[in-house]
Amino acid sequence: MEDKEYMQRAIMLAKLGAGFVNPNPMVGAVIVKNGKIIGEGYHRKYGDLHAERNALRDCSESPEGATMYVTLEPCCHYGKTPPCTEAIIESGITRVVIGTLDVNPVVAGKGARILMENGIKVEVGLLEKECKKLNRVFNKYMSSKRPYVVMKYAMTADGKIATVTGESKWITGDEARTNVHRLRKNLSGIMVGVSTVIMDDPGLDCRLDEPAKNPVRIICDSHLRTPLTSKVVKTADEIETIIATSSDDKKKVAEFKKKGCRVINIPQAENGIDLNVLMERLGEMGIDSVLLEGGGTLNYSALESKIVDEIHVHMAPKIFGGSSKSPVEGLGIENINDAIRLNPIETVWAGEDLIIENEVIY
Ligand code: AOF
Ligand code: ZN
Repeated sequence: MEDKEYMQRAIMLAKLGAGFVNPNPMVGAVIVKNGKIIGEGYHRKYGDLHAERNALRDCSESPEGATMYVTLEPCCHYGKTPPCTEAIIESGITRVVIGTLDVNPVVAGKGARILMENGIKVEVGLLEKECKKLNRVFNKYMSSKRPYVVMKYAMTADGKIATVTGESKWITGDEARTNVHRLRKNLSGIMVGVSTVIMDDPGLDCRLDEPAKNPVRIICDSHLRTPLTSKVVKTADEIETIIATSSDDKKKVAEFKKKGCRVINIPQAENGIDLNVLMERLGEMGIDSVLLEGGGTLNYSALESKIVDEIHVHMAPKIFGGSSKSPVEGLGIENINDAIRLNPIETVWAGEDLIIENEVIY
């Protein structure tokens, strides 16, 4: 096997930690000696051992003289675990191939330097693009302390998210909807507007045939219109639920709190609550990523506020016609030159539906 293939395997291992490591990075490591993998590991769960130490523990023979392939620069600080650089140096590994440097300021290049200073051959940048993509949530959160926001919507081939009577269940098929549940597992929060709660009464939980956690639910609700009888409120004791509001109606706030919701006060902006302030607050709470499953109005405000990092368009091979709702409402633009630009990063077929994942270019 070649260097690249070992790194690819490390990336594959890293992804097994998706949805369990936030707000820490997904990291994978493979140890190779005499052309044979002798140990491998990944970061399994927030606060647990780092990938490098797991790979060293997994070694079937002495790692002396071996090469470690690791998707992220090994850490050199005492955090929840001691520095991985120490473990690597002690192990007798003589070459470390790193996918990408760590943006965490306590590591940022120092990890690689320490290894080199200890006589280890260090190479940085193998499959760097893929390794950076793997940790786009961690990179944004670490550098801005604001959550990475993924907007997702399901629409027909003529760009509609409901029929003229408002029916929307279901536009896409089972496979595309499983993809959404995987996103709910991998991201820390899920956000909708109050209109969606009133109209669809969604559960916003994660339903998968595999171990998964539910995302924290965030309802943008300027005037506290969320029904106390809605699913999200009724299950707020089991799944963390945040209502972000500009209302200071103490009686209503107390009612939501009694049901187990957390109510946070966010100043009013032009169209609803100030989403930039909300993102700051969520970041302070340790929420590193948010899936925005809003309706057209919230989606428009989110784009206007420039909080969206990625857009997943789920397109079903169906046509509704008429003047029904579209994924992004608001005022719209007049000139084509003013369009919000996207950079497609991945396209996936989910049954007969097409999923296009795009980065938003600001
Ligand atoms: C991880 N897992 O496999 C690697 C990490 O809080 P700590 O002690 O777990 O340290 C977290 C930092 O360690 C993280 O921000 C990143 O810079 C570095 N590497 N973290 O959680 C891993 N290799
Ligand atoms: Zn480490």
